[in-house]
Amino acid sequence: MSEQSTSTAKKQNESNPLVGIIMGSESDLEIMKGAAEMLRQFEVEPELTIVSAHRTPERLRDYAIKAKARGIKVIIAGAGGAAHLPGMVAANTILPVIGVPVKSSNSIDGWDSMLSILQMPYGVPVATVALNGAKNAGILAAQILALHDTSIAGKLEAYKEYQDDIVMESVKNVKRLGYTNEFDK
Ligand code: RP5
Repeated sequence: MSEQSTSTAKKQNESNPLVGIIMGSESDLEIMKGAAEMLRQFEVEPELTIVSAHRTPERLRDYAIKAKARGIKVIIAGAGGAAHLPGMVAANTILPVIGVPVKSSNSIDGWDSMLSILQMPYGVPVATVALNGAKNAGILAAQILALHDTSIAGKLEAYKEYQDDIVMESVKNVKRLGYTNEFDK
């Protein structure tokens, strides 16, 4: 895609974002920006902001309740420690919510963030990715959008092929280092 058409797509996306990325604190941004970076690879420009479950509970409810009517299709929510943001957003919307457990400054070892997001009660699912797994959250959001968007689907296919190429290059590298491999003979 040319630079000009990329920027046109970006502008259209910006005024009508399909993915909302939210996080409990600006301190989560270093990890959570990975979701935005991945989505941009598929030419999906997300919106991104801070929504704290504990410090701004009314903003959380407002964001979750209005998201669908604003045209958002998927919400990616990241938080650390007592990470209630993804679950509480999921409680207030029927949109799919992808939760990103962040190993934050107030997290003991990451398991607190992980389990706070993972162990949702029956009836209110949150699709939880790995600890600090914001990049995978971005890919998963793109995959959900791709169900109804052939252009994003095509970019995901190309990304799969790219990953294949990278691994096959590594296969050649280890062979060059002198390791034998019966399988590829
Ligand atoms: C959580 O507390 C946030 O999502 C963040 O991961 C963590 C620490 O927040 P700060 O004290 O750095 O603002 O709610």
